[in-house]
Amino acid sequence: MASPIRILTAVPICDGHDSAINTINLEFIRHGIEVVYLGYHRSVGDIVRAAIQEDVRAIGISSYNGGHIEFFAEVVALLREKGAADIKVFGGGGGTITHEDAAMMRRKGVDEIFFAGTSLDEMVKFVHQRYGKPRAKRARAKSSDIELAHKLTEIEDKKKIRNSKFGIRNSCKTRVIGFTGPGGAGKTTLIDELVLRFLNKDRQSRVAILSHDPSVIGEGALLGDRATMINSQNDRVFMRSMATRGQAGGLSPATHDCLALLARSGFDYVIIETVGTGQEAMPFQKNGIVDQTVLVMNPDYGSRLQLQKIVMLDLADIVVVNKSDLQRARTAHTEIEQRLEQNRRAQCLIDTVAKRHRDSGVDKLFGLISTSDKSKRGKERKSHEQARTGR
Ligand code: B12
Repeated sequence: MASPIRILTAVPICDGHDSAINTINLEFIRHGIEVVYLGYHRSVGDIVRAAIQEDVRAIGISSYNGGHIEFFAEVVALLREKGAADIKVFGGGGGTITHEDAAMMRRKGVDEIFFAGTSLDEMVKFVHQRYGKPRAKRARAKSSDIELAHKLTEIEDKKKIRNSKFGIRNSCKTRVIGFTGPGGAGKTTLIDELVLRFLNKDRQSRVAILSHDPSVIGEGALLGDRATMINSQNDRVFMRSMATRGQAGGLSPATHDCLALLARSGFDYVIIETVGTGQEAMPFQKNGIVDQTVLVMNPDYGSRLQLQKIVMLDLADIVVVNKSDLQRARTAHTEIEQRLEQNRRAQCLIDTVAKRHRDSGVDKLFGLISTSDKSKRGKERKSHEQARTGR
């Protein structure tokens, strides 16, 4: 079967008119389209960078705040400048975009503008017809981001080099860290805060993020992690969103090979985030695909009995109780600590408030995962253990 069409949607400035983009995203995913949603208040540069890394067929912009003629045209111009003119631009803005505006926007290279009163069906049809055809042979990539993005698409679409050509451990420099945990625990926000620390620690370092969201029935997916990311909108960060495309367990059929490619592409850190997972999930067990695993928990997991059923509590190197400013967090910490003691292996337990900048818990977590030297990491873990247990 052909791979789903991937598009990116974004809102330049959200002035309160946000229901349009939400409606349109939902309609697209229900009709088999994978939508990478970038969220609100996005600059031309952020939109173009994301579209290139995600290797989407087109960018759909919802604009109700005025300035649409210039904004859309700048997106088209920057795509051309970056050598990504094969990514098309379309969108709408209800009654704020006139027919005269739209004609001018088309002249500046915008594919299509939809007006108030257009049916959702019509827009879905347009996307399928205009962006659903197989891609023409692509010219030589103008940048390393474009080249990498194209290769990831090939892997995801063909799936045929699975588990064969690429060994993950080809690069000793790159550290691969896997994040998993239930939906809503704050994995994406936590990763974004860690990325800020990676970027600040070494002004040359580059980070890759491979982020997963579930495909829905009908094969579409809302790939929404970028919408929560602030610090990761940076030229030193390469982020790719993947849909699970029918695979259970938190990752996609192509994850292993995509991860292997990223690990060989010169990044200092590769972070992989699973979909929100359930009790039985152990997404990183196969093929030893990560160096370290982090389980991010929400303090509201229910009763102590629930903890006995979460398999990742046995397997994770680090367990994070995020949202530790919530009332139940102290109890959660104690209960999880007791649960981890049963495992009799060196696991760390850290409390974080990822939504808070400069959170000391996130700093501690960063200390544990950013040390590439194994023995140093062991020492950090030991001192953390000592501080925790007082022994
Ligand atoms: C609902 C609405 C609101 C709601 C928004 C709720 C929300 N959470 O989104 C509320 C009440 C908050 C609101 C507020 C205001 N609104 Co208002 N609002 C609308 C209204 C009636 C519908 C917008 C909407 O979301 N429709 C649903 C979407 C799906 O349909 P649509 O907008 O018609 O868009 C179509 C296409 O353009 C396309 N499309 C849109 N985006 C995209 C993106 C992509 C990728 C694609 C493919 C297609 C696409 O999809 C639709 C297909 O039919 C419009 C009228 C209109 N139609 O534009 C006015 C309208 C946009 N609002 C207007 C105004 C003036 C305001 C206020 C300034 C009013 C005031 N004085 O306070 C405030 C400003 C907001 C703020 N700063 O707080 C004016 C804007 C005039 C202008 N030229 O700028 C409009 C055009 C009404 C009018 N005729 O005067 N508004």
